[in-house]
Amino acid sequence: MRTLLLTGFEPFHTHPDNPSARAAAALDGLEVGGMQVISALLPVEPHSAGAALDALLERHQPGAVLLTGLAAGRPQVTLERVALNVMDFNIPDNAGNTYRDAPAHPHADAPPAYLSTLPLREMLSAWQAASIPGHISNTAGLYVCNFVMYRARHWLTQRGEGEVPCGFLHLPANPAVALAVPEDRPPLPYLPQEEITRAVRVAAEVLGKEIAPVQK
Ligand code: PCA
Repeated sequence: MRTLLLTGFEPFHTHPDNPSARAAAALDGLEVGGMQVISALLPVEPHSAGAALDALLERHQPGAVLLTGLAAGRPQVTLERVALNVMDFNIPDNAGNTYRDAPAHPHADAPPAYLSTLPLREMLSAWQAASIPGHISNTAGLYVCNFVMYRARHWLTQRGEGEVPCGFLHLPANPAVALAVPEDRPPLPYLPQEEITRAVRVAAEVLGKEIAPVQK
């Protein structure tokens, strides 16, 4: 059976929880859309996240890659269209570093950007059919989520696996994240964790259909 590599992130910044970690943990080991889900938790620091991701891709040779993270403030689940070869952090990462105008991959062979190879429109349609409002986002930010999407697409492309569906799904806050916002700060839109996990699962089911012919 083909494997789906599903990643979430550790908590970061002022957020005590990360809905992406919970969704990835909830789906770990399950068969979804005819694929075996292998979940992993990534650190919110580009060097260690990049090394962990490279090792996961090498070890599992996944048939599809679904990377997820929190986008606190977004009211809906969003599919990222593009990852840029730029790191420009507005908040420090979990190692305390703030990168400014830095390349994500500082090599001559690194293109300015990679597009998602996820079936974005099919995923949106599947969400719609499952009563989950969502949309396509044209920026993944310039923080660690953008970095890991760039890194995974670059790794696959460099190894001639550029056709492997791979991209990033940004998730809204869950109640734990929304409850942690201080009273003097604007409130965050949130979804119940179960609904966030359901959105990831529906997206994964679409990927199963996409790579099904390769399984036979
Ligand atoms: N969200 C951050 C990094 C980790 C996460 O869950 C981002 O959007 O870059």
